[in-house]
Amino acid sequence: MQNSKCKIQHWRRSFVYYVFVILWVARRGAGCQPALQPARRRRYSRAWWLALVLLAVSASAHETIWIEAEHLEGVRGYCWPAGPNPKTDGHWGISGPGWAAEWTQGGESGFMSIACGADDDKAVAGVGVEVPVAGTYQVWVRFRDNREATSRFQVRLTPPGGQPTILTYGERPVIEEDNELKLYWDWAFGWESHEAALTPGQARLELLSAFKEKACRQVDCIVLTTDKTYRPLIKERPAHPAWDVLKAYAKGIDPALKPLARRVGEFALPESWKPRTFRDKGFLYLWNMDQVKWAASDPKRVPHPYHLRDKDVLEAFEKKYAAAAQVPIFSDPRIVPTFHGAGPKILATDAKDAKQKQAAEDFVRWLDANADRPWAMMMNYAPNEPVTPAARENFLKYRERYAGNISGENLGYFDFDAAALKAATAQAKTRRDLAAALTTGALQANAAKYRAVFGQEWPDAYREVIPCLSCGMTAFAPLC
Ligand SMILES: [Ca+2]
Repeated sequence: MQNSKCKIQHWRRSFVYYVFVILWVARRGAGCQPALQPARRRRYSRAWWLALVLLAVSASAHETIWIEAEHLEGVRGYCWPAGPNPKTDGHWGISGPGWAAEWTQGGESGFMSIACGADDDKAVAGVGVEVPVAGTYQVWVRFRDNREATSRFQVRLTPPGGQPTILTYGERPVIEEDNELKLYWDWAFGWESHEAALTPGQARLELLSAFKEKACRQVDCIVLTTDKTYRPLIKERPAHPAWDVLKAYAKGIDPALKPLARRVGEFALPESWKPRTFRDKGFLYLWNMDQVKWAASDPKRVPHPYHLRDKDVLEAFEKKYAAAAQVPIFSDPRIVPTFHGAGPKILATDAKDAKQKQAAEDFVRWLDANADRPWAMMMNYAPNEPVTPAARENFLKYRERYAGNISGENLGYFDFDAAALKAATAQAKTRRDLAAALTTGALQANAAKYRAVFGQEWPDAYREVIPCLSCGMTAFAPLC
């Protein structure tokens, strides 16, 4: 059981065995005649060459055990430190996949991690491991290093009937407290290592929260290695003999070897695989906007679509680039002004609110004056607010320049009819059956959303939805 959950790499003994077998087979094939025939001599020579490569690789190999924390036994429920109530009661919970803090730090190894509540000092999860050789192992852990707080937990390694080795982590920062990402998220993934002298055979590895802390503990992976030169920064793995063999191929491959792939030599991509761009305009930046001052009539305005958030930076920017023809980044015509909403509220030139009406008039004037510029929306979590008659008419007028409405992490921010979906999938036997049922339900729900927004049936309602899936990619990409 534990072997299926741990990536245990035994190389040294296996390689010596393979080398012996290769030489024995080659020698048998070559026969024992003093004068080998040319073909047999070449085969024997190749066997020696391969044996030498494997011996060289074997000589530099180390033993490594890589364990994903989320594979430990005893992990129960869910604990997401960035969530509203990250509590546990004597157990570790699944955390992840984190989509912002974790991804900006290289993501989680194996896509997941585990965490426990700040005041949970009794969480335990573990797994059996087979220690391949006796030696001093560096026990590395990738974990959440909370800013200006300790992040303590322990790793306990126990041989059958033997005394445990207990290693404590997170007593001091492993990432400097003014690290940009640590300042931004209030924590950063870091690696810490301690040594453990281990004997060959079975051992129990356990992860213990062990302490009450101010913030959650979060652990991504645990690595035991005899490689003392290994120093991970993100998710790098210790040196691996298989990579050495592949790197050797980069210097040349025996042309007599036959490729493993049956289809070779044809790598031209079909036409359907070529990325398409909006109106064949090439790359565009869909850039969030929370105002349209740049489209107003003030001659001292910055006359390009821009968006800055910090008040002092915004004021300095608007002062420096007032009426400027060239502005860093924002005078690039590939920038597409993108507004938040389910519908084109930004085009409501008949809005009752005077400010909204003025903004719409300014933006429509900008669209008329910049006939080659596209525009866009972003619908994340936006309510299905009905648009006004003028917004609907303007939308149809400028629809050909509408790059679309981004739906971040979602197929379109609509709710499925749960009962209808349950009935539609009740007889599904395959993924294709499920996809067919989900597609029908998604299109109907999306059409209902657009009916609510535009106040009438909206043919091809899915035409401008831009599903931006990441963690839902595996499940929903085929439906887009
Ligand atoms: Ca992990």
